[in-house]
Amino acid sequence: MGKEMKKENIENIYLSRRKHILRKIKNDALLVTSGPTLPRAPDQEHPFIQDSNFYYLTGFEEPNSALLLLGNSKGPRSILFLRERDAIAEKWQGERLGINRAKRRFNIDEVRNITEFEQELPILLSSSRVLHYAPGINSKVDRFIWTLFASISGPRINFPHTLRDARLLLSEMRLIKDRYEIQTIKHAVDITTHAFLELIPSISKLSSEAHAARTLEQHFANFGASGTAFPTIVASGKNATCLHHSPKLQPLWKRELVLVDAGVKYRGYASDITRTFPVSGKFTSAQAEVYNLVYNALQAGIAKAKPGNSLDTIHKSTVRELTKGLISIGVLSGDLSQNISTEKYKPFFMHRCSHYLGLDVHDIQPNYDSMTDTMIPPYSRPLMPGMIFTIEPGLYFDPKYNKVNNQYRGIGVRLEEDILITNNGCEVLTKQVPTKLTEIESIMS
Ligand SMILES: [Mn+2]
Repeated sequence: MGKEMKKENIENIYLSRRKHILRKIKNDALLVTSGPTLPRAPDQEHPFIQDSNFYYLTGFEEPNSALLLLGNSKGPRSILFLRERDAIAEKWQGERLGINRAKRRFNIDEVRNITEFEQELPILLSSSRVLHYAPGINSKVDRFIWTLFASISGPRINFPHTLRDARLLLSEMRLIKDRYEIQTIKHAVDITTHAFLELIPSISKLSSEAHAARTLEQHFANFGASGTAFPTIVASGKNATCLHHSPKLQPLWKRELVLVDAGVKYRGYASDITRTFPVSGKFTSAQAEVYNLVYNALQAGIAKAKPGNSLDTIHKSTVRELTKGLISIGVLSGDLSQNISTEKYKPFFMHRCSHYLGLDVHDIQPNYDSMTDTMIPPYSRPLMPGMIFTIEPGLYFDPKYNKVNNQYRGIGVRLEEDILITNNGCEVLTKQVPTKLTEIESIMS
């Protein structure tokens, strides 16, 4: 892990992102808001999760805030709305940054109280014709924006007449990770790696899936994570044939495999690792057969991870390897390409093998290319240096699927690596946690 970046330098990164947006929107305006606070029970809220686009442009973690960028303004071009300090509220909910400190921290033209937002927004937007905004994230702001648009004769005279989804611009930017993001994701991966290396050899001492999940999360905390990037998956035996099984008090049986799919959040960024290993430390021969097919598919996918290829190229090569494997163990029969074109592998491998990784574990999918102003499917976009994504092939044999030889039924295996595209190929960020069968057995002995 390299040395930490200075706070001022990080603020400059956010500033340059806002400048980039201001250049892109020309005479338009862009509004991003914090994520919503969601009620859970009387007097209780779900833990607050910041909206990733807002965080990407500000690095600010508080709820009830909004960033407005005005491309054609003669006055302030960037305005941050946030909660002013309030001694009583802070006693209950924690410290707020407040307007004065925000002015010193952010390189922002103007900082205002969020209580002025609804009154000020129509005035600030009165000379913009297009508003870039991402609906569906904060329903309170959505309703407000819709009411400004909704008058009998259409949009208000002094309000933008066109809404454009802000994610078209932001997904494009977030796709290529800068040095700071790569460094931060690598740190998130390092934490996860260390935690997996602690968990795997000790698995037989743990009493249940839930115990293993909470133990892994304890390791995450010990190594400095701020939380998990998604609910930890620990699936014992046949539970691993369900893709997103949530850990129960199900015991970890000695003769079974256990699948662990988990990741942390560190400074906003996610990691995502999956490993499958035998509770006893030794694979049975049927488990080893299935495991090696998935391992081979993972290697085939990694071999295709380089600039110019796409996530589709990678997916296809894992599908080919898995289908070849399914034929070799007698689960499928006949011609390889026929099996692939008729998707005979689908009952055993039903998901895509990649997703982008970043602020969100399933990071925003770019489907708009601003260079050519065209829409392209996210999986066929050519890979470029700085892209980070997962490769995660799997095989899942439903215990009730009676067309499959009995010895394979109830086995589920998935392996997942985090991949950074480099100039000549890729870097497997998660490679410190072994995937090779013999290496797994050796760290467990
Ligand atoms: Mn994943």
